[in-house]
Amino acid sequence: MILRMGKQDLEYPGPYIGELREATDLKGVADALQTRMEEDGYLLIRGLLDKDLVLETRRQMVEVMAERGMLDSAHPKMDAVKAPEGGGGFFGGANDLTRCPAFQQMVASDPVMRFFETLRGGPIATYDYKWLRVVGPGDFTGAHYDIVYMGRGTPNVCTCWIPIGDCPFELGPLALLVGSHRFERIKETYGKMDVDRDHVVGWFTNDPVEMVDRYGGRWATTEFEAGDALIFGMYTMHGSLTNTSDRYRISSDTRYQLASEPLDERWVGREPKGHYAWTKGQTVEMTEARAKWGV
Ligand SMILES: O=C(O)CCC(=O)C(=O)O
Repeated sequence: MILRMGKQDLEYPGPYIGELREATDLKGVADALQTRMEEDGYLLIRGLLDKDLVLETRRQMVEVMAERGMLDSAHPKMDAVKAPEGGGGFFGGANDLTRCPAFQQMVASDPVMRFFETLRGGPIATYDYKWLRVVGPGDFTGAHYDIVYMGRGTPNVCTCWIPIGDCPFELGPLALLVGSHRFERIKETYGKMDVDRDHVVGWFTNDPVEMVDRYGGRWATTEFEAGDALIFGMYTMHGSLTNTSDRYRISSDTRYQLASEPLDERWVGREPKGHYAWTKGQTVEMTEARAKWGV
């Protein structure tokens, strides 16, 4: 089978991309989860969330999307088929999609909070700011570390990527570069960047093949079902497959950490300030930054 990632077609499974390893059976076992996280840089937990709540979130969101004219009314709303004049986008922060009650309930629901309490070994805080993506046909996310966007508090933050609905390959699910949490040279250079301070674009590359040829590792992805979650740390390189369908991929990525550790102030409070300088004014291209870092 061929999977599209960025502008590349990759044989799956093949030398550049394979299947994510499941950690579902480790749920509830702190040591085992921590060891696996150190080993793999991620945890794939099937059925972590209440499936009905995820689907209710989707139901509420597609209503909003229909009102916004994003959906093709010839198809059931739940299919989220893009209207000819519609388009996807990034819907992070407070808006009519992230305000959906089921969404707010889902990202702070017991199974999620308990999971992170077990993983981190104490009471958990989640950023008030929530990242929500409605990824349109043809779109994808380039490879990056999350630390460059949220590195001002503890580095021990986890991202929880949640597809809001089933997410087969053609919708463009998340893909991780297994082994990238040990790319020390990239962590010391790119990984020290702060997009608001340094005015550099955030994605390290759009080319998954270049990453593997130059640094090793292997991309991994899977087909997700509503209720599944993919958890990873701030130094796990990730991006997404390309959405090759005529539908939107709706997903959220939310953050969790020990409440006792410092929080990145951009993402907390009633009205989090978010990225206040990134992409404003002159921005350094990643190719230029990489040449300077020698990576
Ligand atoms: O969903 C995507 O396409 C990107 C998500 C992401 O970058 C993240 O989870 O940090």
